[in-house]
Amino acid sequence: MSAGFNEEQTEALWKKAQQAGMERRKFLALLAGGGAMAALAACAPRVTPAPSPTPAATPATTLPPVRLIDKPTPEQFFNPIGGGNVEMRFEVMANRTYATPNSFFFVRSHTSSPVIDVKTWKLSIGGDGVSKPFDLTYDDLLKMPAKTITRYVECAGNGRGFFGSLMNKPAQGGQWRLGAYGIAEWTGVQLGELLTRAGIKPTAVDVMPTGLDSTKVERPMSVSKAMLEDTIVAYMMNGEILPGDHGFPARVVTPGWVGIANIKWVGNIRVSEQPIFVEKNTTNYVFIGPDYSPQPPAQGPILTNQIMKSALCLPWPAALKAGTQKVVGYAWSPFGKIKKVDVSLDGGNTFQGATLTGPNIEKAGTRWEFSFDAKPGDITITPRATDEKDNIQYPVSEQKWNQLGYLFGAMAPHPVKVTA
Ligand SMILES: Nc1nc2c(c(=O)[nH]1)N[C@H]1C(S)=C(S)[C@@H](COP(=O)(O)O)O[C@H]1N2
Ligand SMILES: [Mo]
Repeated sequence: MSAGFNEEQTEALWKKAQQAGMERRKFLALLAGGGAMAALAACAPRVTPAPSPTPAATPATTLPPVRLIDKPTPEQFFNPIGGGNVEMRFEVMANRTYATPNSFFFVRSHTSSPVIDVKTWKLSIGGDGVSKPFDLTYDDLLKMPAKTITRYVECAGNGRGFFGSLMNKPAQGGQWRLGAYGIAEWTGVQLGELLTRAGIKPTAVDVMPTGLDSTKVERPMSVSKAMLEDTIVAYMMNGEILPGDHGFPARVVTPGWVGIANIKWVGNIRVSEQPIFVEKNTTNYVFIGPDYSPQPPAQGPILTNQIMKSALCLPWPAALKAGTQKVVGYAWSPFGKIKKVDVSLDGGNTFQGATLTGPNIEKAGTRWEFSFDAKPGDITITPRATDEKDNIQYPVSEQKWNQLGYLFGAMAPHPVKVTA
């Protein structure tokens, strides 16, 4: 963008400028006129710092690190993936509640978390697919009948790292292991209710929420998905006001669908009588590769549902002591509840049943536990989930590859060093 800053840096700098009380116009003027350093200097705290006993460490030309995520993301809890992306370390869930605490929930943002003022925020619902377009304030939203659901949100790229590490065919994009998944209790308003109020026409086919982040992230869904009871515009997450990184003041939750469909910081919802094609359902979030063919205007089949997975709440790689061990994990499916989880200690040749524990909620997942006698050496623990529709996780040899590394659903052997 301007003054040698890319878009993410400009956005982060603008946040700083806002916190220092600067107006957008002044910020842009400074950036255009004096460049990055001038804008930065103007954002600096107004207080004169006490003279430092050590010589200034930072040369004047170094830009400070830009923070794209608001909440603390210490590496004890999160694995940084680059940009505004951090995955939850699954081991932090070993001894905790069923749902993922907001503070541990993965963050995947294409740019950074925008600062939104609810006093001026509104949600506009329009497009040729509705007869009564209207705007809704934050107050209006909170006054509508509320709906609470427990569901997971997972990135389409969750597991992408395994295309490289298990198949030797790396895929482009953030190299997530399994932590781009989290369960939350979401409270909001049914999207279908908003669409009904807007007079959705029988001829409407697509619904597209748009985010208020700097690049206006947007991704359409079918009317049938939008009208499902558990497709909501959420303003609370696990009993708290929706956190900034997760879409404050409101985000769409599309249970079981690819993470990208769960638009954060939603500002606009367009209902269309024609199929909507945008970047995120034509050039990405589509399957591109030798097993897929283009579906113009999309470069390949368009992703809708996520894929079933299972994971262990252990560090990657893990270390365990020899002897009786109990390990815990999660399993989740976009198609319903989990029916069973089996575990292999020999790379997928033989399996033993694990025990499902606690809640088992459709499109959220379940916890499970498994006890075994750990023998010293380098071993793998491989969970395999089966859902109530009898979908079952398959071996890595059956995983189709795609260039952008979406929907890795094969069983992933978890490496463990067992010491005597
Ligand atoms: N406006 C907006 N919505 C967005 C995104 C984004 O960058 N901007 N990222 C999407 C992607 S790719 C995912 S996986 C989920 C991640 O949600 P989370 O950050 O709350 O975990 O949000 C989706 N919604
Ligand atoms: Mo995502």
